[in-house]
Amino acid sequence: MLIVPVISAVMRILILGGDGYLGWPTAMRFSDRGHDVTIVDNFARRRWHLDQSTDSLVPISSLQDRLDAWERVSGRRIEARVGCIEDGEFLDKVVADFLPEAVIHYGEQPSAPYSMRSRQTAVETQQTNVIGTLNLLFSMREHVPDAHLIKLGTMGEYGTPNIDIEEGYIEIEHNGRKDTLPFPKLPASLYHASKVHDSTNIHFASRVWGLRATDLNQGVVYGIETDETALDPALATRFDYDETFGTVLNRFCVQAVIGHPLTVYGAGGQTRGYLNIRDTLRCVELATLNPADRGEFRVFNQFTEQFTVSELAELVQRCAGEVGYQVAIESFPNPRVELESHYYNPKHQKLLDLGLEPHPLGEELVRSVLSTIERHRDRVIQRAITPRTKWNPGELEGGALSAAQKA
Ligand code: NAD
Ligand code: USQ
Repeated sequence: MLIVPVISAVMRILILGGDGYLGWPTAMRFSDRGHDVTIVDNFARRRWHLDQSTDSLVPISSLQDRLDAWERVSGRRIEARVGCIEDGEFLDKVVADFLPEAVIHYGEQPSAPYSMRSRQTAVETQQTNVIGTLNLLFSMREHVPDAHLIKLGTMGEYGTPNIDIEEGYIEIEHNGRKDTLPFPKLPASLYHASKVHDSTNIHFASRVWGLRATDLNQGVVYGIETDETALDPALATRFDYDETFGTVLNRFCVQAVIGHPLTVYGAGGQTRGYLNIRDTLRCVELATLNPADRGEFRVFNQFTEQFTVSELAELVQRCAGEVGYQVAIESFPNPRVELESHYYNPKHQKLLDLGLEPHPLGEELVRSVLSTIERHRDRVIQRAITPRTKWNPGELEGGALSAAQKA
């Protein structure tokens, strides 16, 4: 068994899901800083879009073209291996060949609606995510037990409890005894549930096998541009707006440009943590450069600001209005089972303590996203916008939130 030293100035960094919305810009950022980067992807995200006849609004190059363009622009090479993370033999070989000092794991099915569409997509989501991560833990234990796992989790693991949300752990006093335990989870979908299962397995591997890991419980990401994607159109990252893979602010911006009423689900008081894609990259970098200790399972809540859905809709309406779009906001029947008005106060201090300087959401950013969308508005597929995936299609009795949760 090889013990690989951690944190050299230049690190070997393996990025799982490196062809995705966040993974590709992350790969370029580390490569740009001189790190030795290898990415793994199986193109699942591209396939899921093909299956539902949707596509990224911003045209994206094939992985091979991206890698070549990056080499041309930066003079640096990112290596890529195509395969599935849940294929243990494949992953073992990648890890054993490359011997990463850090593994950044983005390579999962990331959509809540996709996970709620059918039994098949729910099973696929949990198989991909939970088994993929479990495989990774075994590969790391076997080949790089000293490497640091940086895993993308999600704020939606916690749900929206009526108490403050801590960063991963909570001190509890029960029947006169005290302990610090994992914060209770109320996942918002079967996708979010897969992240809870991942967290349990990673915590186990840290406690029992002594792996080092950081779970980044990330909020909803918005934005298109990073320093590296802006260098050349061939380096663009994907930008989705469809009901399955588009996140809310990105969707609202596209809707504003094409004259579709902004699709606020239900009352619009749903509050979530949000962050700019630029801050995602910085957070992941900070976690990577400041690794967890052996046996430690750290949890950082990774977002910079919180908003209600209605606040985001009003911001987009205002910014779009300033550049000549008349935008309507409409309350759509909520396809999800979620609280539409609730207490929300998650802590998010640990990444600030490591040096994160957030890019707050402002009108300038929204206007810049609107202007990128304008350039590609002829690519918008209108039918992909209306929400169709219901959390509880049959409206089964007892399937809605409990009275206590609604209160
Ligand atoms: P994405 O779908 O664009 O990226 C994931 C990439 O992983 C894709 O390129 C996909 O092809 C690849 N992949 C999926 N399953 C794979 C497998 N089994 N083997 C190999 N490759 C596989 O998604 P994203 O928005 O970039 O999200 C990246 C990660 O961050 C996900 O884990 C997601 O849950 C998490 N996250 C995203 C957001 C957000 O708002 N985008 C917020 C919080 C957390
Ligand atoms: N929403 C609307 N209208 C829309 C789309 C969404 O009102 O057109 C609402 C949803 O009901 C929800 C909120 O906006 O209350 C956020 O929805 P979203 O689709 O932007 O985000 P979500 O499904 O939570 O998932 C996204 C990413 C996922 C990540 C998660 C972070 O797709 O990968 O894990 O954000 S978090 O929400 O903090 O768990």
